[in-house]
Amino acid sequence: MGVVNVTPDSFSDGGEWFGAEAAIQHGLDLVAQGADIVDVGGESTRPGAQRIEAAEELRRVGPVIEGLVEAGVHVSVDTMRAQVAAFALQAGARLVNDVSGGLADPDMPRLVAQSGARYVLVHWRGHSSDMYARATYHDVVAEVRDELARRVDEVIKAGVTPEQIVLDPGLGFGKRLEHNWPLLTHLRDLAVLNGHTFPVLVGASRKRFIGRLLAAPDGTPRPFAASDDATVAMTALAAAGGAWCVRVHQVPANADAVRVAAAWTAAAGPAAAGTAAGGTAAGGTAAASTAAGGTAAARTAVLAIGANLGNRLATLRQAVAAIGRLPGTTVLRTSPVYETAPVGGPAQSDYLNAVLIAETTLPARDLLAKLNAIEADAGRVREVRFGPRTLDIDIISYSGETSDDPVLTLPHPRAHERAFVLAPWHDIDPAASLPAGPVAGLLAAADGTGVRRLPDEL
Ligand code: PMM
Repeated sequence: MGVVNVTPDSFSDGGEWFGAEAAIQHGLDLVAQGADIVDVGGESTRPGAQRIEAAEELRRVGPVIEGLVEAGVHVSVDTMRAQVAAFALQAGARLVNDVSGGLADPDMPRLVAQSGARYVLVHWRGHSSDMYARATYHDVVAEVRDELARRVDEVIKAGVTPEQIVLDPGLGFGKRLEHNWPLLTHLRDLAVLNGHTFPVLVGASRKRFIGRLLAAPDGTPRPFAASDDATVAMTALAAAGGAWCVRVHQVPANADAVRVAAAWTAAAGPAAAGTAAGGTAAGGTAAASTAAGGTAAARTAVLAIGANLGNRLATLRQAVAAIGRLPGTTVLRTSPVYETAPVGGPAQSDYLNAVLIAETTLPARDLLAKLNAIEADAGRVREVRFGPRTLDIDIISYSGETSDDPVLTLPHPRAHERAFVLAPWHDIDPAASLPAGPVAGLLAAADGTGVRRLPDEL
């Protein structure tokens, strides 16, 4: 996530992108450099900052959001105000990044619920004007986790679904320098709340605690713009430590760091996999936390999901949520969504396809039975082989095991030739392989006609 602060006074880059035209161009540059999301904000949250009027915030971000959406950018709006979020969502923004976690404006959670947009809930204890007054913790990780859990409960009560929620420990928000490090090293603990595993966003870029760490011998903190190399190091560590997304001011080296972390995590195996960042190898076993809090041998399952009837995207999202609710099962990573021409079977409309990687303590046959039940719940039509279907879930790989059992052949017997499986799988685990060869090579050889990646997220 690249940052565009349309402010004269943000602590790290205030004033640089204050004009709409410069801000839009900067957002486009960030995307060209590798950002998946551009976060547009109009109100500085630097320590001590005073609030601005809603009208002024809208005046700053409105044209920038419109310009970036028009250019096809996946836009996030960084705001604590429902009024500003409403404008941004109407204009086509797809994520609301609320650094107050829904506390600053009571209308925000309901608005986000109605929109269906992603909602970043940041840990926050009050406005920037006096945020250090509240920065007292006995156990910062436990307290941030508990306070986020309460926010999650509250926004769910307002109608937000768990699938919309992204958590953020709020580095620097009501935190003294020393509070940020334990939060960064416990991202996986922060991700699991109230029976769900949420994606975690980390905003460490150019924050004061980095400048202080890198202070000169006389104690002068390192200036913000000179702490970008350290931000890249944090990005690699956070991505390998389970972050789903990092919010950064300088994209190129951070985008590289995310890719390094993904390869690193993939090679380390599922025990090292995060909630969403970092790939996972298709094989191997790990000790994973179960919903009950104990540990059991977990296996990594690669699942392909597809739909070509009804509201296809909603069906796929429901399937991911249902898989995440299976006993002993955690969805580690979901791929981008692809629209794909049907392969074989009667004439029918295009599919939406995606792949997800899950850790599960369910034996393969039990997992299959439960996936069939999820298909049935979605009202799957099963009569016509290769015919249209509301929801199809295939086990592509189960812990690298092979089996020629006709009920559950492992790995999936046709996965190696299906671009609609290989492309999304490769996106989330570039190092994955099948007995037929590395997924990257199989994908290059497969017929990719009619396989188009969409901007939608699961
Ligand atoms: N930090 C800032 C602004 N917005 N949003 C999220 N989700 N997380 C953060 O840590 C965060 C944020 C302040 O930094 P800036 O003024 O440099 O943008």
